[in-house]
Amino acid sequence: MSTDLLAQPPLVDANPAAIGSLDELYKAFTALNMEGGWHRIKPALWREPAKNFLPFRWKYSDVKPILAAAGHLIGTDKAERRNLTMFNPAEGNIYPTVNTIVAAYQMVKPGEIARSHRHTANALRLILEGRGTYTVVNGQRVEMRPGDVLLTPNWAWHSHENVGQDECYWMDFLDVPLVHLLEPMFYEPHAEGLEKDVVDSDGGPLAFRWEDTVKRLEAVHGQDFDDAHASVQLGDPALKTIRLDMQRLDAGKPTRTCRTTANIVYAVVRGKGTTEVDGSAIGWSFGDTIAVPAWRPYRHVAVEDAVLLKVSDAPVMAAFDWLRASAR
Ligand code: GTQ
Ligand code: FE2
Repeated sequence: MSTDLLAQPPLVDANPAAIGSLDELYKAFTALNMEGGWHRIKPALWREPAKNFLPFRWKYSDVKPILAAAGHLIGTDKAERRNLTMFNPAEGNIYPTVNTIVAAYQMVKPGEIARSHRHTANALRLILEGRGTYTVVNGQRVEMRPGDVLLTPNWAWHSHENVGQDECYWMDFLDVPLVHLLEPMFYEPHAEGLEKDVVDSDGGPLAFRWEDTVKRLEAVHGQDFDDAHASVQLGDPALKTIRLDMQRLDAGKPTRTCRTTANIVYAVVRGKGTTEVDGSAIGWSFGDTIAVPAWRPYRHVAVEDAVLLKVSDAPVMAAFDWLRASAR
């Protein structure tokens, strides 16, 4: 016998359990794991982004000696990665740098290999110091040189090997906090530890070389950009969830104050300066990391000509029509 789907379903009995007061009402729905929209402690909707994450800075000069010490105390045989993640000082937070992005410093010593693995989180690296280190992404062996930005998209195998004389220091940026929020986390260590068939490669579309970035920045210098004096995008976007811009700041000339719903992490590639974020002045120099969370008004003032890498979740915001910006 088949049900007539066009017929009305039977009425559900609304004869009230004995609920005669607001107190009883609250008890009744709380017992069902429900909350009244008019009754919640914290509203579900508010006028504009809540600014839960805080502006903050990590100084490379503080980090490098600690990462160097880690190099003596923990090998890549023990640590899957020798990295130090930067957690935002927001109340109770122990992982993200800004809401959707985690940034980290990583170091690989001469002779070491950080073994191959893959994960659904998207990643990218900005190389700070050291020659002779290669990252192997899906069988392509790509040299990591200072100033380069190298992508490791969703589910790409990747390992890092240092065959040179220098300790190699770089910064990682991943969308892991976004993956945590949405739950599609998968992670797999390579069964053999390393990929088998590896070929040397210039990195193709996964590599943005410093020399190219410099040339591109020279070509647009003097044009008007939101938060820089010259800006070029790396990729379009670089990763599905992450947009990258290399930005040039001229000494002594503040950028326009602006704010955006995108969450931003800046990395200092060259120069020195200050970023004023929502009332706090954050000084920076080579290798530093600056968290500029959503909707915080900010501007940069370089004290010497500078280049910043801007890492943001703008593609995520744009995908859902949540990308907004304003001068402020
Ligand atoms: O180099 O593969 O900082 O998987 C965090 C997670 C680096 C990496 C990080 C990672 C990596
Ligand atoms: Fe990884």
